[in-house]
Amino acid sequence: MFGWTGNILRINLSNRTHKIETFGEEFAKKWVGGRGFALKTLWDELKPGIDPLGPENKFIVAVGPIAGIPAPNTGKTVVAAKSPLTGGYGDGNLGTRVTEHIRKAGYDMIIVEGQSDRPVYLYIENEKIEYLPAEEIWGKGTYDTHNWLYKKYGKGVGLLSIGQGGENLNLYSMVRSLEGRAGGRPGIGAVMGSKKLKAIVIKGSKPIPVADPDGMRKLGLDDLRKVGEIDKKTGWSIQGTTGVLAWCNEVAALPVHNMRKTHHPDAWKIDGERLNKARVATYGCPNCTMRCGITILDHEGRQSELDYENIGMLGSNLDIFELDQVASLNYLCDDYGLDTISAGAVLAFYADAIEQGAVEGNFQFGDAEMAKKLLGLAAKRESEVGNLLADGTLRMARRIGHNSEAYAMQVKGLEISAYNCKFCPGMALAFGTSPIGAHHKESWVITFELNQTQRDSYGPEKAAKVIELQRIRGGLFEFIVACRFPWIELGWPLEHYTEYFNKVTGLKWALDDFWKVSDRIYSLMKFFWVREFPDWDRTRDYPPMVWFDPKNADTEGPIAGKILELEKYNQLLDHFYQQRGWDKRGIPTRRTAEVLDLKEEAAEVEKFTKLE
Ligand code: PTT
Ligand code: SF4
Repeated sequence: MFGWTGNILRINLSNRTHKIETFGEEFAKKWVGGRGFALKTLWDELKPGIDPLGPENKFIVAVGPIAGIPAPNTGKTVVAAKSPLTGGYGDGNLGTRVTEHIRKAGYDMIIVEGQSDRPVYLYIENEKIEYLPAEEIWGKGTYDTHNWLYKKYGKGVGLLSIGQGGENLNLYSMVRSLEGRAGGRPGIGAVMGSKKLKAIVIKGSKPIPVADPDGMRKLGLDDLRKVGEIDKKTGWSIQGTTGVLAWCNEVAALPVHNMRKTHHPDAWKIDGERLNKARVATYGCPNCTMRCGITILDHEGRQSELDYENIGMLGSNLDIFELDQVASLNYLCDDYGLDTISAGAVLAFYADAIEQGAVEGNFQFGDAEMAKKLLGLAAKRESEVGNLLADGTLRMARRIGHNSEAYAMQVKGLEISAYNCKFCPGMALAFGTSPIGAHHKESWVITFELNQTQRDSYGPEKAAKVIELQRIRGGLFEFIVACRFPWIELGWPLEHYTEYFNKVTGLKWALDDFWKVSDRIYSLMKFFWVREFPDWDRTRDYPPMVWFDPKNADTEGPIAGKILELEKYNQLLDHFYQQRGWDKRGIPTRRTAEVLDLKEEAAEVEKFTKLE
């Protein structure tokens, strides 16, 4: 078998044992890698209803067949577990040197199970696995942790770690790597923390099995150069993702004031142009020639790398329009290992709830200094407020009451990323049906919706586009495992990825083969949720009710008086379900499961609910 090492490293932290398991071509072809491998493993191995922060949950690191190969933007790795934030399947995707090292060490996936009784970090060098004491770095932020480990092992190793957020089981804590790289929004950092696993260091030295090594090397290096040239011509990485901010403000889709507002006159102060002018460094993931990590100095003079989501959620959504202060909040999230999107949503929800009189507290929109203090409390779960904020907006709303759930900006428990959809039905559907909770990574349909269709249409074309993008973004790029930016930002054709895949594996796949794997993964992700929540119905695919509330419509600007309509949103959901082959509850039918080779999985779900 080429393309895959065929090996899985399984580590048990309870008794400090490990073994190397193998998988064959059937598993490889059916699930390909990354999200596919992680999902199938969690589905097969987790009993439904287990505590995500208990020893039975598994922390998974998985890559795909082109991961780590010198070719455009192949430096990404998937981290996954049952999510403590949502209770469903959870994962994330981050740029890291782990991608290359895990493959060179001889593995496609690492499964960490059990729970250590004291802080530990793992050192993996090919077949050598060491369980090392982490007391010296436990309690430290990710910057100090990385420096400590780099000093010991050198800067070239692969490294994943958590900060105080993960250690203290903050439910939106992430896994960190490299400068400014973070992944695993649905609390995957807390799963590491629950296992008392502070970090994984990995170093590999074996060749990655490639069917046509010379052909792949030539093609990959050529394409890396070409992508770099296109980027220079288009100038995309001058502003990187942050170019989106000015556009969102213009089209009234910017998160402002806990997403109650959609634009702000001061938005220009934190936009991509200002950011680029303040740039002091640029970072990127391995194997990338369009590096987008724009780094500036924060209010305290520290380097902080900002993307659009970070600025939207920690800036405009909190009414904070001082770039250096936004950078400070971002720095703290990176250091504590908290997700910037959820952290921004949590703080905005807290300020909103105080403003509505639903809860008493000492925090207002625009107060950057207090926001910094609250982040520290939430990361360390210090005080009653810290504990409240550490649990994410849905649990906060349930504790606060007073109908505050209506404006807790989340779906399935995961906070909505930085697109305000009070009048973007297609993007609202993308958040509603995102299989890990609200995340734009699955289907960024907003530009299609606003540029190529009527914004107020709820027609089948929007559902079709959401599915098309889910297949590519949440499917292909998450199981082959590569950064999607060459495709989405520079128009790098998808056919290149079949070419890389075929050169690496020796197979002869076309894009349609990828789409079948994507659809299989999406249906199994839905089955995962249904097995956890057998009373599943379509309301779990709804965005927050405030987006349907006419009282929440803008009073001025491009979408004044406009708001989503629930009845029409239900029609859009019907289109989506019908095109996916799911029933009216949003559950894959028996027939769909059969077509996607999920018969066994369907039989398992039938133990919990009847399929149509
Ligand atoms: C991703 C989510 C995003 S998506 C952003 S900014 W973005 C936020 N980044 C955070 C951060 O940084 N620090 C932090 N403490 N929390 C953060 N939370 C937020 O996390 C990321 C890039 C970006 S920048 C995006 S869109 C693309 N995402 C990809 C993806 O998901 N899959 C894929 N195959 N390719 C992608 N390419 C792009 O990668 P999550 P990264 Mg992150 C500081 O993982 O859990 O999905 O959350 O990965 O290496 O940092 O690169 O405007
Ligand atoms: Fe990483 Fe940005 Fe390059 Fe993608 S484009 S690989 S996110 S640096």
